[in-house]
Amino acid sequence: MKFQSKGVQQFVDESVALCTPDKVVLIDGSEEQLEALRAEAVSTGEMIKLNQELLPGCYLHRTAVNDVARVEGRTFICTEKQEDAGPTNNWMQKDEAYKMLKEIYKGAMKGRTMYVIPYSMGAVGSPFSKIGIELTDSIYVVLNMVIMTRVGQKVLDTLGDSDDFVRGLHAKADIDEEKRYICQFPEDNTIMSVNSGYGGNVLLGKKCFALRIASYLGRQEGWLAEHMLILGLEKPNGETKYIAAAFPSACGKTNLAMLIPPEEFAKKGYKVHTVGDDIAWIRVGADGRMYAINPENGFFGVAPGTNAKSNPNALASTRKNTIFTNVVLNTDNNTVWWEGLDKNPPEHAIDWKGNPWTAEDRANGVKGAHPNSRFTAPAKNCPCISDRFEDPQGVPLDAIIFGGRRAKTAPLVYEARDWNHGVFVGSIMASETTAAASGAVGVVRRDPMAMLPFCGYNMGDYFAHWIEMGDKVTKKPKFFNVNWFRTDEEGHFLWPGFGDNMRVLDWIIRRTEGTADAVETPIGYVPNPEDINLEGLDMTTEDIANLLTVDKTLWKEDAENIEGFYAKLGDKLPKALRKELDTLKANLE
Ligand code: GTP
Ligand code: SPV
Ligand code: MN
Repeated sequence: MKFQSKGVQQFVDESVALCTPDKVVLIDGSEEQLEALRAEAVSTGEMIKLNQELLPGCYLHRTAVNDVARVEGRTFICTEKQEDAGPTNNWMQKDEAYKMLKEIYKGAMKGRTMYVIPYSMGAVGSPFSKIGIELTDSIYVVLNMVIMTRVGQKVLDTLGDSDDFVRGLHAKADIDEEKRYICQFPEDNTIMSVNSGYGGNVLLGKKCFALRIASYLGRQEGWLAEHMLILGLEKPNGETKYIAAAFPSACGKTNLAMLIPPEEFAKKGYKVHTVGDDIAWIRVGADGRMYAINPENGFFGVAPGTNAKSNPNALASTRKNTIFTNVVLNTDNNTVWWEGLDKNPPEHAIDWKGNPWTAEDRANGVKGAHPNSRFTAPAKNCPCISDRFEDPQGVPLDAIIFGGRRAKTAPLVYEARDWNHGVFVGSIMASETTAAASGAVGVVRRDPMAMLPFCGYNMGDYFAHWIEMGDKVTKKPKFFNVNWFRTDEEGHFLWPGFGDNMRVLDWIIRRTEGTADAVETPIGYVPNPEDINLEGLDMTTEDIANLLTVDKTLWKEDAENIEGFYAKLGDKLPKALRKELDTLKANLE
């Protein structure tokens, strides 16, 4: 196989020599080639072809039972010096990592085919876009990458003889948990992933490249790679305001990005347009504003809970050309099901592990779909996709939102006082853990900017980069924090969420325009209950007041916890953030 780029040639040749596949196949992006791969995956049982009348172009895949989520404990930032990975990342010295990994990759593709996937993050040829080459022995990975990114010969043509691309080597090997490694080498533009076949571990364009490697590049080059959705909020006067929002995994990005406004708002002409649901690359434009692109081309969304009421746009996106992972197979009509899709679980079904899923199982509370089961759907399927989805310059941001899953402490919404305070609000984010990563669920941890598992360098340097960006952004967006997940004493959500989150977005946009009121509290500006439009919602002013309280005792505890987190960053912690924490503490006295 011959490549114009010497770098690509060397990467492929060396990887072939190491992994010794029987065959090497270039993914050119042609429908013919992809159709043959789908047929092959069906013949080997790697994928199940679903009912083509009800779900045209759709397939189901089941991963190994031990391989259902990202594995943060086995994810490493591999650099020359530990300080450059920082205290929040797992680190390996990079030469030692290469040496250890090469032993695992040796001969790992014997008897298998290596696929060469040239892909672009961002529209092909856009000045914001970046190119990757992923080598993999998984057809599932090829077919997912084709949905999630722009793949094929056109990418190689754009790369030409340049060596400016990210190397990604993925081998399924034996799906051995003990030898599973997701390693990023930001200093070498390289990713090595082995012994997994699950989503975020193996679709290397996503978290590994577009966040871990890209965040490092962003610091060198003066931009930001963030775990953020991007949406356009169209107002009745036809004007569209753009918002980016960072929530941790499985905390509502896809849902907010595709929000359908409540009837009272829809009637007036409010609409939401989706630009992205997971990742934003943000640069400063010549006019001093922040511009965001979504580098992805599809959605790798959480299936459970997605339904015609909670997120009709996501559901519609999955009705064709979609790959489902670890959901229930309805054997009566060869379609798929998951918890929270509707109230009618299929009579005859196979669960995500490939076993019969019976009425008895359901009665015993055995789930049919894995809590982190997912759909991989093309962005262009989404009924509310923005007409600026592929805008090569990106969309200008008016507001940046941070948020997490907090039963207590964080109010429904608050606004930061200024840029540095906004960065502080992002840096102190905390959230309950979810099924998106292996390990305990529901444990509160600090997850700054929703980037704890995704920052490719020292978190202290990352905070400093955010602070410094403030000098370049002369027309600044406003910063907010939201929490859809506050609960009462019995653990019920106090806020209806989903479409009703529009009411909070409405206050946020009116704040950026200077037409909504708020009160100053120790943590920032909080709306008065009457500042949130509750028209058509069965909630009293008292209910909403409960959602907006700032409990000083809880916040003092939180401030102590932040103190502990900040201490880990040592002298890398920017002075500006230290000052913000002192201000918070003083305000709470
Ligand atoms: P990743 O793809 O892992 O990054 O997740 P995400 O941030 O895109 O989360 P997603 O929108 O898929 O939502 C995850 C879970 O949160 C689903 O079970 C949703 O039903 C639930 N959820 C989303 N929005 C809300 C909300 O406003 N209120 C409540 N109570 N639950 C929500
Ligand atoms: C997340 O966990 O934030 C995801 C899913 O978006 S994964 O691609 O597995 O990272
Ligand atoms: Mn995500």
